[in-house]
Amino acid sequence: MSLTQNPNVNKWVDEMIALTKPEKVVWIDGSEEQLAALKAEAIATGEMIELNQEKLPGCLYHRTQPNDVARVEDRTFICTKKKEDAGPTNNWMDPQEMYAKLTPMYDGVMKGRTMYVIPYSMGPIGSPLAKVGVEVTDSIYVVLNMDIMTRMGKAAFENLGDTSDDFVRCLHSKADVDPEGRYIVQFPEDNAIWSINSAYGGNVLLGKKCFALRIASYQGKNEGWMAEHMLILGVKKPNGEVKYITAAFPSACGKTNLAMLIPPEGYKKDGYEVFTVGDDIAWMKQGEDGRLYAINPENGFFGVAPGTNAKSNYNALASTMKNTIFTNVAINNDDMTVWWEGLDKNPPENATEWKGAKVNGKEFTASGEKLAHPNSRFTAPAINCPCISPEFNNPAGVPISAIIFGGRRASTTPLVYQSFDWTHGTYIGSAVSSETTAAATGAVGVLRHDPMAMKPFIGYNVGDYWQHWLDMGAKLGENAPKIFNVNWFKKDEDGNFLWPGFGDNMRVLDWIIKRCEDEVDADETAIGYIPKKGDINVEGIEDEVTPEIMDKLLDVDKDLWTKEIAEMRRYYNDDIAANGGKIPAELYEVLDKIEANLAK
Ligand code: OXD
Ligand code: MN
Repeated sequence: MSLTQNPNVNKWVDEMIALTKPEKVVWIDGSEEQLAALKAEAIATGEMIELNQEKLPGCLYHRTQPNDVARVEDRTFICTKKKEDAGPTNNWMDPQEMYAKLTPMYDGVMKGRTMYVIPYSMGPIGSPLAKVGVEVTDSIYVVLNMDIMTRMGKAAFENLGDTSDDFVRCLHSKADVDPEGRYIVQFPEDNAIWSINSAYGGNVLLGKKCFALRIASYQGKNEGWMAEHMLILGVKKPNGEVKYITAAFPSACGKTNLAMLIPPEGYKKDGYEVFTVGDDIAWMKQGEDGRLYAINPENGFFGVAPGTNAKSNYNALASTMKNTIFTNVAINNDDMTVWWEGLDKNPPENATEWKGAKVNGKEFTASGEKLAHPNSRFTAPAINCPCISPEFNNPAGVPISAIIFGGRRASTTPLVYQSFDWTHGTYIGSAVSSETTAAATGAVGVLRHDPMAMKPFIGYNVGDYWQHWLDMGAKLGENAPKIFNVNWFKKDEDGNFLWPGFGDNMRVLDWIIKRCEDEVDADETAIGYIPKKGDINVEGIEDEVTPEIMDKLLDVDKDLWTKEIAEMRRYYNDDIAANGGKIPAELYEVLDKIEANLAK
């Protein structure tokens, strides 16, 4: 029975029922009893495996098909009436053509299955920044994950009310999980998302990438706010004041690690603390006081498991100790716990690897095989996180002082630099590039442009998106956050990382906050402001980060930067402008200015 009087929702759900023809329809109210029954059913059918309930209470395991382990960017579409509105960074098809193509695929696809109707809120219920979605799906895995990742259930309809039409219509069917028929399609002009033939999180938890980034970025442009692929963290200073920072990095570049950073001993002793507001997505809007406020629209973490351990990210690991769903990691059959590469140095001997084969984990990994898929994930409730911010559920969000961009760059990009102003910061965002990771299908380790770390997620024309950034800056004026770029991944000639990273990234955040408060000066270089010698605190890591190494970390190599700028000009011209991206003139002016600076 429907959980809402809203005729727009009921009409749409009826249409979806008529299309997919499920045997049964279950509205998800979010109650404990309903979720417990769904878990029991998923365990009984083998869709989920129950893990050790003493060591990992409430935790479940799920395995996806080997051909369905990551987002599929080549099968992801933005369908707008005009092709130019999707722009050069998206696959496009005319909406009518796409509906005509997909409708027969969905016709009767849920025959003999149950359709779950999931109401959910992205953002705290009652927040003026929150938005409602309704996802229909034939997957219990999706229901259980959406429960962790969103505010799911009847309460979401309270935000929508009885008459509003402003909800995102999300249709998902796993169908036959056929990679040839896999489509992840956004219809921004219809507030709709259609996903078929996948059961992998990023393709099917439609509140996340599809809604909170692709659809929301489009809504944000039209409604004057921003949806960004950014973590949100708070740094509490010894005087008790908390400064909030957002940061955008391409997928699997350590956003979750930075969001949950534990400060080095010296900082802890001085009274610094770091709080996590979000690890992946920020929705930001100007507040009444003129500043930019951010909420995390999500309610959980969909984190990459490999590499997560007590040292690299204690807080993420702690977040996974209860009520978590693990996908495509390895199982230790001796005690039904989980394992992944980088958790510790002891792969279980009696293991089940991510594809389901029973193996001797020690021999298996010794032969170079991976027990866990490199993009295996945990879906963990945010409230589990030991450093979750007290402001996590604040409907007003948190005021942002600084915005950081970054990527994996072995050379060229210094450890940290600050933009000259918001326009230059927008340019820096447009210039984010990174070596590819396992979060999307395709080759790993290739340098690709990923503007604002949003390339796979901008729901409209990238040129208009950059213009929207400039418009937001103009609106924010003096209140605009300062913009920085960081690179934790710079290497020496022998391929060794120069910077220890992880908790020591606090040292860079410290400098960033000091810059926001005008507490430190900086050196002006051709590309932006760089820390003055000695201004990055290396107390406790002096042996590792010697003054020579710090010089290398902060070096701005003229030749490399001249090449970088030439590549950016090529990227703007050939990849973007030549393919229908309208690049704002201000961004070309930045390019000209930096080029002139370098020639000096
Ligand atoms: C993610 C991603 O899952 O960016 O967050 O791929
Ligand atoms: Mn992400």
